[in-house]
Amino acid sequence: FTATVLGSARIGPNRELKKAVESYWAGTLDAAALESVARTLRENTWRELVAAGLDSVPVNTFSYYDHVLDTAVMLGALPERVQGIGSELDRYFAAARGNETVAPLEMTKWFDTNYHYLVPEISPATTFSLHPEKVLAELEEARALDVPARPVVVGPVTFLLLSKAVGGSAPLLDRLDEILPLYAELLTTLADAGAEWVQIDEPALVADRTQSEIDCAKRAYDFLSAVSTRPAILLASYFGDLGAALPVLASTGIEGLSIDLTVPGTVEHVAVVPALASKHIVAGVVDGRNIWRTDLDRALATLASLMGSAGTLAVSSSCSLLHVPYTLDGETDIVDPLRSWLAFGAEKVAEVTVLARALRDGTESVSSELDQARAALESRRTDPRLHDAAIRARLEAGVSVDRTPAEERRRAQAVRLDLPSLPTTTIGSYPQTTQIRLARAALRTGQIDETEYVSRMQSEIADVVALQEKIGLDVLVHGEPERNDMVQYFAEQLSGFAATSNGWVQSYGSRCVRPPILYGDVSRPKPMTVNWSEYAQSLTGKPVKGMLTGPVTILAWSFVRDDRPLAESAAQIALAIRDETIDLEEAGIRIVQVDEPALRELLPLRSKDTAAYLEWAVRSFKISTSGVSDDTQIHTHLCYSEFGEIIDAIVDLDADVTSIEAARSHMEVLDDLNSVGFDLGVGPGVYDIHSPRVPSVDEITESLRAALKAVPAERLWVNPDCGLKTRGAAEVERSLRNMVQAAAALR
Ligand code: THG
Ligand code: ZN
Repeated sequence: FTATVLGSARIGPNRELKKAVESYWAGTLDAAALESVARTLRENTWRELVAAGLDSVPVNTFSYYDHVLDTAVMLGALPERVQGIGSELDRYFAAARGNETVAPLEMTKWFDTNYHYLVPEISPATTFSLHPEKVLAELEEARALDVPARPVVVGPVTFLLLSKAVGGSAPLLDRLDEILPLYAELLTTLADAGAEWVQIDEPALVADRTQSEIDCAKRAYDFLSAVSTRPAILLASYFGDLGAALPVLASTGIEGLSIDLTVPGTVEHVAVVPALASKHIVAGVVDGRNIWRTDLDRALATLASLMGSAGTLAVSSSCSLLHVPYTLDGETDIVDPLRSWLAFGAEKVAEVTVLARALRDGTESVSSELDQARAALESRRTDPRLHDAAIRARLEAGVSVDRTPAEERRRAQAVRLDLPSLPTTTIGSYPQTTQIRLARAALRTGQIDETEYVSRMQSEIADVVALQEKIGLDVLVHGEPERNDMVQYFAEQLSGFAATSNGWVQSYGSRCVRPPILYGDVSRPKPMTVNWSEYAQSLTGKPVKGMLTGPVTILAWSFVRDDRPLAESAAQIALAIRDETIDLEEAGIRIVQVDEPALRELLPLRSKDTAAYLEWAVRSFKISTSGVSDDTQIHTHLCYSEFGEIIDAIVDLDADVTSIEAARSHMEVLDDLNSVGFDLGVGPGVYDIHSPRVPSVDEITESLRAALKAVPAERLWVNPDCGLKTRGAAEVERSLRNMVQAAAALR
């Protein structure tokens, strides 16, 4: 019985890597200094894992930006357009971020986590070649420190399934035979360098896969396990159940398989695959992507039930610890009992080693650890904050989510709002100036008091309202100066959520988020946004939109409860948002926008689960938005994703107006919406806010003309494709002026 984890975080316990990489980009740190920061972080990570008692330590889980991009580099599959760029490191960062002349790779979600990877582009011209330098160097570095190192690479099937075919549409798995020999060569190289095990990650196999895809996986692992000189192969699955792929993989010559045992049903599946009895099973009993302390008794029971079905057994996290913060140490604001319910990265590693010791030396050898875990669990089970009778009763009594038919609402709203055709608006946020950030920091450190803070924010709001009037926009916003991150902002004000002070998790590249922790039943002690919106509305006769974040997005960007269904938390948050919309309406706000940019993000990996998800997701939106009268207009905003799979759900949201990221997908989303009979207001983003470029009047006009081919003028809104928070003030003003001018000309 050994102990391991499938991977570790790499951004640094105090985001050292983020700071070093960003300094390198800014030209204030050279490559050697960056490399030295990276090496120190790796060393510290390994030393801690060894000291904690792991028997096998994953290496090559470090990355300067992204491990999928690292895999593309390893396979010689960077796009042609970056090939000419100077140093290897600069070529790598150019692929990741682009530069003045070169567009970056696309970025997308890593399965259903909040991590985003870069999508490798593979064209008919791509000729793969092996570049094992990074993994070899990290292996050697670790072995020099006497670390029992297990190199980790993304597997061939997952690599191809996650890549994008460009310049030709043949399925990428057709290219499997081109990369398998490279993986074979890699295995031999790693064995020669002293690796006893290699971990090959194939998370793509836990999603719905066709028979021919599963056949490809079989072919890959038959081939790789037949390599004569190689380390033992640990095929890593995580984020779900392998399903039909499990017996297939077990029938190959691989030595080990990791199983995500936090997913219901996986234990039972292992038991019915006889071939596993000769394999090393890495049992993912400690949830690697959530922050809850493990129920050690239950984990031990799971491990015990596996004993008859596995050859040997290792205790592990269910996935890489990339997805959780480093440690609870230093989280002084999180106090018991909540603190005792939690386990971040370091605490999860400790749990893994305790479980392995319990199996090896008997539970008596870890009785105090088991007792502590039981006490924590018991205090969590009985904490009143997890069971708010009033909220439960309100939901049980049923909430009507019916609104009057859209057409009637439209007529009522037209009277109350009196907007021109092709109304112009923005998504919600305006540039977050240094002044705003300084004021927030000053409030936090006590340099200024609440009254001073409010007056500074009001002055920002007044500026943004004046700017919008000057530009001539029709529907105004207050600009959200008071919000750091839209989810953090609401989580800080809702009961049932806790915030961390240093709980950073890598989101993509050097960017991190600090997800709030949803631990209890959710309620709204008092209005959250009304004062700001009311103040903005007092400055203008034009309608000011109230700005809220929807329940699905709040959940998607938080660590969520594991003791209650997500749907229930969604409904509770929805009630809080519903009360807020009603308060906004009472304060004279005529339009309320409830953003759901993450609607697509929580879509389950398996299609059998999607209908149930979409049903509660849509219902929670409707709970949020159906409490207002007909003449209060509900908007929503969607972005960050391909909308194809959720297009019916967008119709079902029944929002009066939907603004949607479309600048980069060339308005295709409008055709998609038409194809499912969407007939409500829509504002396809007319320009891309992700770039500092100011779009010309002609360009925006062109965009709008394209939209008018798909949508009648009565339903079309004019807006940028996302919030303006990350843009500069000067470019925002020029862009919006051009947008308003384009709309006016078309009218
Ligand atoms: N908020 C939250 N989660 C998110 C997003 C968000 N997940 C998905 C998507 N948006 C990820 N995108 C980003 C974009 C920017 C940053 C992080 C994730 C970012 N972070 C700052 C950084 O790393 O420097 C830190 C921000 C802070 O100080 O809070 O810029 O919008 N919750
Ligand atoms: Zn957006």
